[in-house]
Amino acid sequence: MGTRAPESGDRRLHGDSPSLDEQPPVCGGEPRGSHMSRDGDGCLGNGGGVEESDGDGEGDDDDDGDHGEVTPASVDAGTAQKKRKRRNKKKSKKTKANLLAQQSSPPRVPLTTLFPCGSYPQGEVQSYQDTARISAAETRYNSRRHWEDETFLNNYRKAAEVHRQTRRWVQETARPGQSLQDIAQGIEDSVRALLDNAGLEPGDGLKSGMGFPTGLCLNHQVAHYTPNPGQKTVVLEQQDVLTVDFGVHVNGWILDSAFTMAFDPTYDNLLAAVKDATNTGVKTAGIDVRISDVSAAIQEVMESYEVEIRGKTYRVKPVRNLSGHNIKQYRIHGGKSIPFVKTRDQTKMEEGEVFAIETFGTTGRGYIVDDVGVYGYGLNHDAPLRVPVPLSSAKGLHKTIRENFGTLVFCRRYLERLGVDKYLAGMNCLVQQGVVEEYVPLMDVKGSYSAQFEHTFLLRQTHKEILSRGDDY
Ligand SMILES: [Co+2]
Repeated sequence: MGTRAPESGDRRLHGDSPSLDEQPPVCGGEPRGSHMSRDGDGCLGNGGGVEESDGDGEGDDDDDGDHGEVTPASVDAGTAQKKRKRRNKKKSKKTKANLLAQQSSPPRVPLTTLFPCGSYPQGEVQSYQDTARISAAETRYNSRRHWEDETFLNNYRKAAEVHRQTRRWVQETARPGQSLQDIAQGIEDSVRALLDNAGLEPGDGLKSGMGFPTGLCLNHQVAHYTPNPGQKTVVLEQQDVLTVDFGVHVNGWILDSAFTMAFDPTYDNLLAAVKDATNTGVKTAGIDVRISDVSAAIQEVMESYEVEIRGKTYRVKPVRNLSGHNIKQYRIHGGKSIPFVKTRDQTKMEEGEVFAIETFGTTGRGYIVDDVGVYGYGLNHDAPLRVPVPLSSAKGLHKTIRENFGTLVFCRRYLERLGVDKYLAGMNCLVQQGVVEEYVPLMDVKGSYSAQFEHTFLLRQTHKEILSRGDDY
């Protein structure tokens, strides 16, 4: 989910929009990342979940460049052979367990079944560009900080694995002819099944669930579009560019990640530009790195791409008034923004921070404006818990929101599945009182195309952990 940058002057609409001719779609191509390797593998590494200390004081031996799997525990030379033997035994057990527990399609097998040991795969380990040197004592001290805590990491890694398994299914099954309603519902059903939490009882939605409304944007729609109940069915078409942006949270730790699908190879370079820009942003990020340097790197890569769409060539533009963001518990936008264009902001990234680096590229103006409709709502985290609201329906709604979403952003569909109805007057009242914030869809000019890629990562003490990294993006 993106964050909207503060208004910056230029608000001309529909100015020099590129006029794209309506032409029959060119067939062929396939969605990016539709061939992810299947490895719903349970107990990786030492198989025991939390690493047990064996008194050597060096529990944390990360292999740089290693990704997607839990790194086996560090082994000192003396016990190497013994450990290898033990691992082999575990492996055969593992294979058997695998046969029993594989993810279904659509995904419905809870992760606790696929990972009976309760420890989830580590994200990609990426070393800092500026290599840090830390003493063993400092390592031990830092490992007590919450972001080096196994429970915290495991919450985040579980959310990431739910995201990977869900999006794999989207990439394999989303096709022209399907409705956005069905795709959104499929994503949400999968996330809730894998978390083994329907989220229907008060309080359950705060334990785990959707991190924010599933975003499904087509073409000139850039961000924050989700199908609302009762609206006209939107059917995916062959020449569409679809961005899929959804979040998974476990105990309020929100994994925010997005990708783009197209069924026509025409858009390949648009998608490549944005994917490259996002990965560049992730690579540039680090402790004490200036956010403006990350933005500048993103912009340079994005603008180095061109895309030819039905005979017209466009330089891919970064969207100027959207940005990536840091994430706090139950709070998708933690207060720091990462624009996709160079700024003079001197703010730095800090150790322990979780960032969602997302970039949006477009063939339009590179400036988004509000579209009609509503994306979602979120309790304003600055608003006091008890506020006098004039409408009694607003009072009840306020309670429902606190119990089921807290400060997580939600959409009308999430509210209605709880059995809440006739809430619009109450909601408008809460919005007017400043208790709830309303989010609207954001678009570029009609006829343009946009793409988005996004990763969530953690700035750990000795390395970055790209939590949402998968084989697909
Ligand atoms: Co985001």
